[in-house]
Amino acid sequence: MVLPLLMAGGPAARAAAEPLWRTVEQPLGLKLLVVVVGLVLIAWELWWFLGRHGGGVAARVGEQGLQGITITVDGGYAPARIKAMAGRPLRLSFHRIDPSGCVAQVIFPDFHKTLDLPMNATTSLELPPTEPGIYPFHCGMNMVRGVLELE
Ligand SMILES: [Cu+2]
Repeated sequence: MVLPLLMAGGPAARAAAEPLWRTVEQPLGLKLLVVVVGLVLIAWELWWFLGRHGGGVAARVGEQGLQGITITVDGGYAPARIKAMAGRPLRLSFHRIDPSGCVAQVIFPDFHKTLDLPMNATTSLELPPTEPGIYPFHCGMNMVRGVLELE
């Protein structure tokens, strides 16, 4: 009979004969390389999301002691760490070039301020003279973050 013979040599029979996967032994050096690259990527990711990116950028002092700095909003805040003097008014100008709705708002929880940031525009927030401290700010979803450092 022809039919049983065809079935015996068909795909089902072959699949039964071969395992679905097999272990390919790799050299120890390659295993170590994969582990090291993985750890480096984890460290980089932690630094990217949680690290302090540099010492921050200081606001410039303009006329009548008003400090000012422009922050570019593009996937994040640049600079994300702003340094300014406490006890003096400060103007933060956010220039948004990122179309993502994620960054359409910036929130300063400590000052109870929420700022809408229109696309391709600069929106300013003026803060009164404030006590020294670390004042975080973030986008509407608390995903993009920055820090205002007054000292
Ligand atoms: Cu967001």
